[in-house]
Amino acid sequence: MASSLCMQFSARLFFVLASFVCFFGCKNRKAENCSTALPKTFSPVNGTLLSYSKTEPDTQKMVLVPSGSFLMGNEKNTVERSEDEQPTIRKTVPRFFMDSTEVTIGEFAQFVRETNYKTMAEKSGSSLVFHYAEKKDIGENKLPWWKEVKGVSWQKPFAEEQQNNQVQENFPAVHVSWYDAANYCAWKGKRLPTETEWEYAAVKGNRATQPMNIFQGQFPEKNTKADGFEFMAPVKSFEPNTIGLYDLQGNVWEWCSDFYHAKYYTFLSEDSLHELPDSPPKSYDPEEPFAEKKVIRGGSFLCNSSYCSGYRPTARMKAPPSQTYIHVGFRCVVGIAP
Ligand SMILES: [Ca+2]
Repeated sequence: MASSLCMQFSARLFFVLASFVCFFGCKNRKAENCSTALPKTFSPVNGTLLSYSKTEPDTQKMVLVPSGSFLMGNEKNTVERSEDEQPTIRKTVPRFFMDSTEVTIGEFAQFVRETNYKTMAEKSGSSLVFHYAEKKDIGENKLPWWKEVKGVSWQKPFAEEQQNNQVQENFPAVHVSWYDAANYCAWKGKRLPTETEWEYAAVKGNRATQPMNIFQGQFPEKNTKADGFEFMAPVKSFEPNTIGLYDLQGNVWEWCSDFYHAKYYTFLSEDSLHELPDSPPKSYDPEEPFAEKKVIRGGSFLCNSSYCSGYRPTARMKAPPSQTYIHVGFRCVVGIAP
């Protein structure tokens, strides 16, 4: 018991220190690399991938993304870029169906009703919620804008003091781990998109001025809500991209199936014999080299152009697959046999 409490305390202490270090470390790096300074993992619950009886996926509300070839990553002369988006690599993508929206609370509720599924946030009893923070309040031994809150989950995404925010069924489901997301998709007969599929769909459908739900104002102090939304927006609140995908950019980050590997584009570009698989077989995050990370894409309602431009189609971000947040959700895809 004493050892367990000690481990829990150590994990929490690590989380606080890691958040602190990330905030101050990020201030000195390029803004577009910082995202929202995701804290390091501390989840005490291990994830499990479940198998479900095979279901024919319903593709009614999905977009058929046609096959094609594209340059994945960001050219070196682009103003907004980070090192892990380079060099660009040519990828050929077979056609696939992609959910037109992020998976909503209403859709996730059906999964839970029919399977009695418990998410990792519900099992661990807590998840991470954004709170406004003033710069003067951020300092040694003080938490920044992320707070671990007991009792929050996909059903109750906000902390007690934020309960004036009405939860709607058509909000994207958040506080779901990579495992929860992958299990939902498997239950639907679908799967999470690969990082390549996600970027291909975002690049293919990209508008020069795509309306989206982001953080406007001075992060993390003041959100002007100029786009009409302070936190999550109901799906389809904004115009879709040119191929009919809603909120692919902004609103909530979206889990991808791939491990995050900061150097994988480099490895692929040097792989003249084409021996490497399209997706990395393991993760590598130089900021946390011993932690396993999965890719998240698309940015969120916390992304701000002055601080984080994670909503760009090529921007990459990563998170531990067991960790849950108020600004990370997902959508599913269905591959099509050639
Ligand atoms: Ca907003």
